[in-house]
Amino acid sequence: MTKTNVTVLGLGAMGAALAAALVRAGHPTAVWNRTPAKAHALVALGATAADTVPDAVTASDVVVACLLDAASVHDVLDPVADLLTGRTLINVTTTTPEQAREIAAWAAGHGVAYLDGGILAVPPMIGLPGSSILCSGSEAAFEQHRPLLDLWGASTHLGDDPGLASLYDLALLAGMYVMFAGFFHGAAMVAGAGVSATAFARRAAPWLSAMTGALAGLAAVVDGGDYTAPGQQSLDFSDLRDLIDASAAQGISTEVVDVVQELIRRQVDAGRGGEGFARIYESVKHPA
Ligand code: FVH
Repeated sequence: MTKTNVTVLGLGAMGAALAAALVRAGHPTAVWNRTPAKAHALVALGATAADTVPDAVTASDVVVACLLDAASVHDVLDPVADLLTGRTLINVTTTTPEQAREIAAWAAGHGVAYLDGGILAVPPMIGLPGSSILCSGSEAAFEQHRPLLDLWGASTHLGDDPGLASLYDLALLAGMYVMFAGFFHGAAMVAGAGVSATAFARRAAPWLSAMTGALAGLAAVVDGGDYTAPGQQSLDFSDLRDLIDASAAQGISTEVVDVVQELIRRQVDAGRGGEGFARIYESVKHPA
């Protein structure tokens, strides 16, 4: 593989992991961080520390930004916009889709090829199976630099709209956070019976894993739009009253499950109680 000069701006937990993967693969890697000490371990690995952002940007044709948020991307890059002209900016900083589109427009205005990235991994997963990199924006930049992206995780280009990677990233995180909240709710329920969260996790993990097998079927119902087709668990059957009462009896918060019960209730109140559970998608799609 051709070795590409790459600059990484931002050496927090994730930026450092991305830079280390580049160095290990033999790419000449320049690194910069607002707090310079964070570059030391990478320099020991073989990276070159840049003293200033202009030095970092001009060291490579490919510049990776892995900063805290959209504001920090502008803080770091606005003063060096002219130096970025003609280079490729891969921005893996988490932003909203609108912020990604705004940064892409800013880059286009300065003649910078722009690829937005969403990293579906935590830093120790970088370069390991299970890590994936969602990209959107310039397809040419994606194709040219795909071997770099694949060093971090399996990469995919979702489309020219630079906001798409962020949209998918945040949508997938929604599933993760709500699942974790459900797990913590269950752990709080059984804690009253003297069960540790660790012991509960041993039962929850295989159960939740098995339930992901239902996603494709639920999705097919949503896409088909027929919540009356046979074989679906009805909304009436899915009533969470027992779950909520048992939680309240334990003296724990019912907030996590109240949300789901409310989504169900809106459909039942609209006369849809006999229809499938997937119909709560309509409660989400059409807010009260
Ligand atoms: N860590 C993770 O698990 C997630 C996985 C999914 C993707 N996220 C996103 O990646 C971005 C960076 O995350 P991180 O884990 O590296 O974050 P931190 O360790 O907090 O490092 C933040 C870096 O940003 C620098 N920084 C912040 N503000 C500024 C600024 N105004 N000017 C210049 N640099 C700034 C900070 O510098 P310093 O504090 O060390 O001086 C760090 O280098 C993020 O979008 C995640 O959502 C990671």
